[in-house]
Amino acid sequence: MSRFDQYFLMKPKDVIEYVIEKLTIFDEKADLECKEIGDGNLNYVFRVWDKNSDKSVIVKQAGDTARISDDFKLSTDRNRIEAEILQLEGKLAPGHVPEVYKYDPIMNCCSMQDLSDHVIMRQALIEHKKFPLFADHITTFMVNTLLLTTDIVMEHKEKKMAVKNYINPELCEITEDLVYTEPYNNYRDRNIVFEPNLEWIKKEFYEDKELHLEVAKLKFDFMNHAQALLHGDLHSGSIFVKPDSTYVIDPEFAFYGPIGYDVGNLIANLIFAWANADATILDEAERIDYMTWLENLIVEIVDLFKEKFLKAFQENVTEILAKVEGFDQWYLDTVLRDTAAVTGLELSRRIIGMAKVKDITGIEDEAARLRAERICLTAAKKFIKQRDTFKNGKDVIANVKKVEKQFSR
Ligand code: SR1
Ligand code: MG
Repeated sequence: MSRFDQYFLMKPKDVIEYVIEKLTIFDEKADLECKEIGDGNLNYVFRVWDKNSDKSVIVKQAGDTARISDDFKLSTDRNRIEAEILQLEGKLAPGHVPEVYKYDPIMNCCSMQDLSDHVIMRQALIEHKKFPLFADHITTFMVNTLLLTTDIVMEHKEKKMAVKNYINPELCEITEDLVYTEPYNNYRDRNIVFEPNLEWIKKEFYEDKELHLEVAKLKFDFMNHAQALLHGDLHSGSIFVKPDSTYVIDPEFAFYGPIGYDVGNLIANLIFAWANADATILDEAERIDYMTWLENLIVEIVDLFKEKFLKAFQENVTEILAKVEGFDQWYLDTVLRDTAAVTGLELSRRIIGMAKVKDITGIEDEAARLRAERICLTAAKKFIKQRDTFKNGKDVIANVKKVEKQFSR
C-alpha cells in the first residue's frame, strides 16, 4: 500500500517522496530538494535534484483543470499521450526529445530527463541569443516525426490504429476554440485585446467576412485531416535550446492532424521573436543584426524543411500511389499552403485570444506594442487569405518585411 496508489495533486514535498519510492535515479545518500517550475498554461512541473550529486529529474503532473483557467476541464489522459509521444518521437528523432523514465497512469505524471542545462527558446530569443544549429535540428525533428507517421510511409491499418490511440478530444477542442474560432468573433468573450488596438482588431478581424470564410475552411481541415502525428503545440516555449542542442518538450496536444499545423506554429513564434526584436532593440545596428539573423533562420527552416521532406519522402515512401511522379511535390505544396495558413492563425490568436506570448505582452512601450501587433496581424491575414502563394522561405519573410514598412515607427 502506497500513498501514491490514489491520484492527488502533489506538492513539492510529495514529489520528493514520490521519486524516492517510484524511481531508481537517486541513492539512499541523496539529499533531495524539489521546486515547482512550471510556467505553462496546463500542468504542474517539478524539478527534483540531489544536493550531493549532479542527479536530477523532472516530474510533470496533469491536473483535471487547466492552470490558466478553471474553464478548461481536461482529461488527465493527456499525460499518457505526452509520455507515449515523447517515447515515439525519441525513436523518430533521437536526441531531440527528453528521455522518459516512467509514466504513472494513477498519479497522471511522467518522470523525465532534466534539461536544466538548456534554456527555453522563447526567453532566449527575447534575450537576443542565437542558435546556429537550430534550423538543422528542428527541421530534422519535424520531417522525421511528421512525414514518418503519415500514410506515405506507415502501413495504413497501423496508421489508423495510431489515429485512434492519439485521439485527444479535449486538447483539440482547446485549439479549435482558441486558435480557430475565438480570435475571429470573441463569441465566448474570453479574448484579451490590448486596449489601444481594440477598435482596429474589431474592424480587421471581427468584421472581415472574407477572412471568416477562409478560417472556417481551415478549422474543418484541422478537425478532419488526419495526415500525421503532430506535436500539436510546437511554439518556442515548447523548445529547449543550447547553441549545439535542441530538445522539443510538451507534446500533450499531439493528435493526427495537418502537418502544416506544427510547421506554421513554429514559424509564427519565430515571427513573434522578430517583432519583439523590432520593437525593443533600440540600437539600430544591433537591431538589424538580430532581425536579420531571425529572418535568415526562418528562410533556412522553411527551405531546409522542404529539402529534407522531399529526400525523406523518396527514401521512405511505401504507398504505391505516392510513388507516382510529381506526387511528392504536390503533397509538399499542400503542406506549405497549410504552413502559411497556420502561421497566420497562430500570429492572430496569440495577440487577440486569451493565451498570450511574452514576446508581445513584454513590449513595454505602448506605441511599439501597438505597431508590433499590427505588423503581425496584417501579415497574418495575408498568410491566411493568400496561403497558396507561399512556396519557400523567401516568400514567408517577404510578407512580414513588406508589412513592416507599412507601419511607421
Ligand atoms: C488553455 S491552454 C492555452 C494554450 O496553452 C497551450 O500551450 C496551448 O498553446 C493552448 O492553446
Ligand atoms: Mg505546453
